[in-house]
Amino acid sequence: MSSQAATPELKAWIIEQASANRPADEVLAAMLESGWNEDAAAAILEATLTTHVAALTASGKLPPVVAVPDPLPHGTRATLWAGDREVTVIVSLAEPRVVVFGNLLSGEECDEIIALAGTRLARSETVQTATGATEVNEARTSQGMFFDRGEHPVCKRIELRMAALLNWPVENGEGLQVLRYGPGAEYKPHYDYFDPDQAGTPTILKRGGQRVASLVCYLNTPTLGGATVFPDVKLDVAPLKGNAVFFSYDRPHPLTRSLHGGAPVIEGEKWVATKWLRQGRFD
Ligand code: PD2
Ligand code: ZN
Repeated sequence: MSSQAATPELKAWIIEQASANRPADEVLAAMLESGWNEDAAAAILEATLTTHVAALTASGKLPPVVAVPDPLPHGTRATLWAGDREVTVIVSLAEPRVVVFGNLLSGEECDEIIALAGTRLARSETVQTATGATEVNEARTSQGMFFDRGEHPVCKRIELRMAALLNWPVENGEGLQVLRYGPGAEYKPHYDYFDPDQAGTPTILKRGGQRVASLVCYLNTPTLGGATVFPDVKLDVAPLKGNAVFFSYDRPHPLTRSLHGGAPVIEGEKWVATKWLRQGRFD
């Protein structure tokens, strides 16, 4: 790699590195090593990658960007009115889009969902995108269940609150999924969207289209462990009863950096309720 000139060779090298999944901070470090000024290197890196991604999208090699819910379209603020309750904004991250909320659910609501879900828990299944069927997944050692949308008054109230908070129609939401993790249980890093390359995905997408965002609500506070982690940006969200973490993904692709997982619970147990938002009506 030559230094200090944004030559076609340099741009080609940057694209080669990105195509080999080399992290951008490593590529930047290599440029600094060879004598680049940091601001200039960051600018050429960003411009080259943005242009490259736009070209791949235009040629159909990357899925197009779609609209996603955004709870803070006009800038970060400390509180949001969610229809029947004031919710606090604890953290807002642009890339990946992540917002941590406080006070989304009351303690009583958390307890009620746990009690209603408790009798219906089974070893968690995930949708098997190869066939569209569900299967027990070794990457997820929690137990889980799904409520139908609006199945109980507490589900309905929470779903309306989430729709108000995220400005996304309640009809575009899947029913709440409740997971219980015992000590040692975890959910290995994954993406919540359906993989476009899997054979079962077109069938899954007939009902509501792609998932475009997730809202993971903490129903209790584990004694130790159980963070929701975003490995691409080394972000850990500590689970706290009544809080929630929102994240969106505007195309079904790792470029969204929405890779996330549930770190092992070390002590105590962890309960979450996840709401997935679809592009269209999920009827
Ligand atoms: O429980 C979590 O923190 C977690 C982590 C990753 C939940 C989900 N994914 C999910 O419900 O998709
Ligand atoms: Zn997930």
